[in-house]
Amino acid sequence: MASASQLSHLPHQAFIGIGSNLIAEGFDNLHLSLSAAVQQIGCADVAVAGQSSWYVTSAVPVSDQPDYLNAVLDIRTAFEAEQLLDHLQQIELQFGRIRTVRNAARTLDLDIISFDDEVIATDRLDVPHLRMHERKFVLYPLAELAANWRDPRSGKLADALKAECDAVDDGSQKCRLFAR
Ligand code: PH2
Ligand code: MG
Ligand code: MG
Repeated sequence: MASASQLSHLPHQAFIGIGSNLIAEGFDNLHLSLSAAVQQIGCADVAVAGQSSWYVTSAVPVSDQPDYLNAVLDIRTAFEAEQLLDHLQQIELQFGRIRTVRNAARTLDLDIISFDDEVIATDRLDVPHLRMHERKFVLYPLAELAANWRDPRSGKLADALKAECDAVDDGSQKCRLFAR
């Protein structure tokens, strides 16, 4: 994890959702391949400042896909949001991600959950992530890492979004701490 002096030249803060439900080639399990992916995210322009626990989560929407392993990372970066997206997509490719249909099983998914307190809507990006409010696999690790993060669209705290998501859950979204 990066030290304070390493972070001072990295002016932006972002939360990144990381997840997978297919083991990448060359790895024995999801935890090992995802841990390697976290290492790859760090570079001259990106430092990983914090990481939530890993969570075992059922695929959303409900399907017969294998469970995911998910976490959220707190990063500092010199990149603007679309440069950060380029960086993350390059790492997805390194881990063998093949884009087929939406929500298909994947070896690595890296999503920009938030970028500073910006609201971004471009052809390539919607930030904060548009469906995060209905996804335990985002809100549980985010609330663990940053309970007081405030969604710039709704003005709500991560903790409140998590409580609202729990309140409407019909029990279909499993989200439990991963025991190593
Ligand atoms: N990512 C998706 C679709 N569904 N479900 C879980 N549990 N975790 C994910 O990371 C995930 C998903 C599309 O990005
Ligand atoms: Mg995703
Ligand atoms: Mg994605």
